[in-house]
Amino acid sequence: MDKRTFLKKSAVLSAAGLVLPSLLTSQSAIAAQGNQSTYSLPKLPYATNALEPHIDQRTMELHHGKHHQSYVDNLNEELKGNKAAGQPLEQLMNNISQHSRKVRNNGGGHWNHSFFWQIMSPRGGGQPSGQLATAINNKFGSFNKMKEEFNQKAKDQFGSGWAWLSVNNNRELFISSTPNQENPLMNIEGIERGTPILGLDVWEHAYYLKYQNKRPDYISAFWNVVNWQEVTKRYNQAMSGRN
Ligand code: MN3
Repeated sequence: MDKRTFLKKSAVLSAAGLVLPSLLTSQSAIAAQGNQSTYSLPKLPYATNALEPHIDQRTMELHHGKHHQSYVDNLNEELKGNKAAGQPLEQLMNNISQHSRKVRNNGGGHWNHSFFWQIMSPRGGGQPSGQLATAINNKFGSFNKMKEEFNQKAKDQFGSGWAWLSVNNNRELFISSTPNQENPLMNIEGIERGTPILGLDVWEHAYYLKYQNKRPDYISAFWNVVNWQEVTKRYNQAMSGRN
């Protein structure tokens, strides 16, 4: 759907109180694309070799072209004939408890990966500035302390999952991890809910070709490709949402 339709739809949904307004972002690359009733694989915002040497080309090719594609295909298959098919992904995440395990896994997989490609960039790395930098300092003490906590969560996530930096409904930053393809948008028990602004995929498929069992090396390398401009944009949007 185009931007205007999306905004209109968002306004209606928002007025109806169906979704958290802070999650409605017009630039969301995560909205349903193309055909209204199906989801499609978003293009990578850079070449598959652009994140070298931190994330290798072969991993990106498989991760985006095969893994992410499978989540999209399986989600479309599972939602066939369901009125939720093609609805904005944030909305699907907010109501995920109403859906099957397969929708949770594949819908989460689609949202998480669409988000992940956006928050990385070949021109990434460094540190955020402005209000996000201030909020990080206030909450964690320093940028490095925030990184340490995030790294620890990413390392400690047993098996497959994700580490997140999110904004909660009190507009406070928090770090969490989720198993499988779950994320902080989902309305399921045990999830600390909020709007993710940074996330790291710690499934083995995300790093095994280059880093094998050395997940901590992959986690350290990730910081070199974090797209702080995008993360900041998402932070500002989350903060401007009415709660
Ligand atoms: Mn993955």
